[in-house]
Amino acid sequence: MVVLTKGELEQIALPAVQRASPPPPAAVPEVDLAAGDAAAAARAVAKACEDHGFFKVTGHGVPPHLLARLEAAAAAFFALPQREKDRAAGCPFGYASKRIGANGDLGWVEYLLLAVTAAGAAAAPGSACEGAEPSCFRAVLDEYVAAVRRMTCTVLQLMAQGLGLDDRDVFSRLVLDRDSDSMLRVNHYPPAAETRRLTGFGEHTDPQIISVLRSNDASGLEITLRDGTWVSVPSDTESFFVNVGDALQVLTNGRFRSVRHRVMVSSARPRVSVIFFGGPPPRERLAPLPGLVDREGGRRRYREFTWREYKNSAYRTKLADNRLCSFETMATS
Ligand code: GA4
Repeated sequence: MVVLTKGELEQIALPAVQRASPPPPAAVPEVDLAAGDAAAAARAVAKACEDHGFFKVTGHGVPPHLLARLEAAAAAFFALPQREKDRAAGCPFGYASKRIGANGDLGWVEYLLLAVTAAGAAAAPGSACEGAEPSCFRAVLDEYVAAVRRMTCTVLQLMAQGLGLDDRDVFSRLVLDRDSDSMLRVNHYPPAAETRRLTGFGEHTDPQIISVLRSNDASGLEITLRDGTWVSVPSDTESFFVNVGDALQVLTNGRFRSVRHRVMVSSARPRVSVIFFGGPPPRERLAPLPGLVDREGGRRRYREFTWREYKNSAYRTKLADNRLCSFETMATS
């Protein structure tokens, strides 16, 4: 079990000036995948990615009974005695409490981080987590990964269509690749005994191409708008929330916005969220897509790099850092 010193707990609690109440609710754009008009859905997806880097998906086809089983299995895992959860501990993959990443970030959260393979959710081979969680949890995670990856690829195809790209699979191919560096994160934000707002997961952008989040009915997720103001995202157990990640911001030459977000804990109820991070294979060379660079008069905003190179640099940063600035270019080639 992780025991925090007083100073460390103060890092999780927000300074007095920000303690008051959550920011105003966001008007989250919504896209219904079952509406039957793919062209309209593609336009709505592209607009939401440009304006916010964030939207809600309904009509997604992931069965409600699978979501209910996932939520129950996650709640059962986090209700295990601490010493059993600690058997699944590992870094970066496995169980952890309050410590996020390896660079000193803290949050009012415990979580399981799992690598995703072509077959489903798996701890990194050889990690302490392998096999530590109950087998019924493993089975539901695998089923969930298959369903959410399918839906993610539909969304990625709509993004390509909405951008007017001839190759509709240009993004989904990266997530479907057998070497795709995708992950699944199951977060549990325990209720805060304190009256003040605690930082559950500090502000950051996601490194990958796309993140697809589902949560129980406890709120806490907040995003920034283009002008930097924070808004809160009302929870919706029947929908998925989609984030544009840093890699997609690069591929779209900055047209899609990697959204800065955080989770604050003030609720009397625990929040459980499950996030699928769709990432490219480590060898993949990422650079703004030529078709999109041409439309900006040839201005290429990012230099080419491999996903491995980006990840190596990202995992050395603090959560709140801007991880893309070292890949930006001022050149107009
Ligand atoms: C943010 C998005 C995902 O949760 C994550 C996080 C990762 C971790 O928890 O180990 C990182 C963070 C995330 C970005 C910067 C580094 C790495 C913690 C951290 C301080 C799994 C990911 O891929 O990047």
